[in-house]
Amino acid sequence: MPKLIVVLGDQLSPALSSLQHLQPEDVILLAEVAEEACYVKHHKHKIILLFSAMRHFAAVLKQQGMSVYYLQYGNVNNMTSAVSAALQQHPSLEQVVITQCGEYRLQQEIDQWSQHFSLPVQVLDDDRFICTLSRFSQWASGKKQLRMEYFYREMRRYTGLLMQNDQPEGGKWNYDADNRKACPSDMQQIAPLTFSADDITEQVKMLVLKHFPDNMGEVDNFCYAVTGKDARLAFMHFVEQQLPRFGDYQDAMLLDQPFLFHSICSVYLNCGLLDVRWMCNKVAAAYHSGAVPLNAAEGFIRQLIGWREYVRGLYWLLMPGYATENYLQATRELPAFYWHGKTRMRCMQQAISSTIEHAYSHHIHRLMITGNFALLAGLSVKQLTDWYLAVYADAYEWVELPNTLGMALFADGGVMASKPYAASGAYINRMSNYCQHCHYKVKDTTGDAACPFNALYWHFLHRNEQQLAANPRLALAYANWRRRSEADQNAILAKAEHTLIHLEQL
Ligand code: DLZ
Ligand code: SF4
Repeated sequence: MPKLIVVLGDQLSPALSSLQHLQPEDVILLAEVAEEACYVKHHKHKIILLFSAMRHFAAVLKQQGMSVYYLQYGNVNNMTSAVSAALQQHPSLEQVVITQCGEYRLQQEIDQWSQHFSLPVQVLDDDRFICTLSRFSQWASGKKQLRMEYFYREMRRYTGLLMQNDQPEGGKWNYDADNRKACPSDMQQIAPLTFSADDITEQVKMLVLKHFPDNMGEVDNFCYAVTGKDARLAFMHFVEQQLPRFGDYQDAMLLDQPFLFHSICSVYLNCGLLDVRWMCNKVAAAYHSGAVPLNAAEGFIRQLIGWREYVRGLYWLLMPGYATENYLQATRELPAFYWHGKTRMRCMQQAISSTIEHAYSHHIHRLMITGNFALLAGLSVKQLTDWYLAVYADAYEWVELPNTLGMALFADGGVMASKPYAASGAYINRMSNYCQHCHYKVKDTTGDAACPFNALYWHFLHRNEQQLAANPRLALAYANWRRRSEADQNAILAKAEHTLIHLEQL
């Protein structure tokens, strides 16, 4: 049966399940469509990356002799119309095939296709992930708590990565405790490999400038890889140059060094330009050759086969209800500085300016700076999850939602995290040199110049006492709060209230 194979913008992998068993009469559809480009206000770099990578991917398929139907931006509104146009153009096609997509929203649209087009529609498993969704739900079934660590151990056993027979390399499963060093201030980051734009990317940059002029970011400094070949070069640069220090400094932050030793390869992995098994094998080989220490190799592999697979499994297990969870009833308006980065809080300015410049910030910026601030200030879960989905080049809902709603905002009430990742300025001061370059005083909790994170931290604990006080992992924090005099508590709460009313002025 001749088939229409639909390949989405984050499915740019030659080994994609839908592209196996291709027959000469099959047609492959790729489409730049308004609904995908506009369902949140994506960063310009994210749109350039995807459109340019889609065009490059289509060009390779064509060179290999395949029949490709490519719709450039402006022709159709959504994926359903794109399929309709392709079927009209190729009336001999009798079936639609697609690999399962990464967002519940779009999967629902796809699930209508067979009725809409009166054709069989085959949705294939996305085997670019190591853990199938059915395997994940088997693992999750009957468990009270779905802790990543136990899932990760299963994935280590299953893949054999960093295993010696049935034992973990080095005797421990997890070297997280060796991933939390602060950086000396004079340390220099090793930046990721960058790429200059070819003609295809230049054309896409013009398109984005024309159709998305008000979206975050500038087109001129776009420098991501847009082909699998270049993405692999970028990754090998990471393995050789950055990875040896990635382990120690995974959680560290330094002024004006937005990448430190992070790979940024999630941008490539999540749209399909890199393959997770290939990446893990390269990292394991670098460890076995003695080029990188175990805490770096294990820390990296944990993110990929542990954390990443775990959040995807959770997403599909818990959707659609997960998207509307709001355990702490956080509804405050997102301050405008999330969009323009102009704030006197140095840590927030650094995390947001990296976001604006590169459509990227690393995980500690996301979790402990912009995420932590939103948690403490009770910012709207919906607005913040939409923000993360829009501004990061690696963000699709399957990965973004659990990380933001569950991990950063504790809005799922503890499905993912055993306690909220709430921290005062002291944590940020320990892990960065930002506070030395800040308008605010990190040691102060009240007073005009006090670090806003401090009073907000206590306000957060106080206002959520009902939901959180019984959590044993917060017992010490609550004991510290209760030890303070009533006058102290009132002064701190008043300071926090004032801060919350004047968030825009921070
Ligand atoms: C994010 C995105 C954007 C900006 N544009 C397109 C597009 O025009 N065509 C397309 O096929 N995919 C695009 N994507 C990625 C999709 O939104 C993504 O495939 C789904 O959200 C599922 O993860
Ligand atoms: Fe951030 Fe507070 Fe440190 Fe300023 S003093 S950088 S606001 S933690």
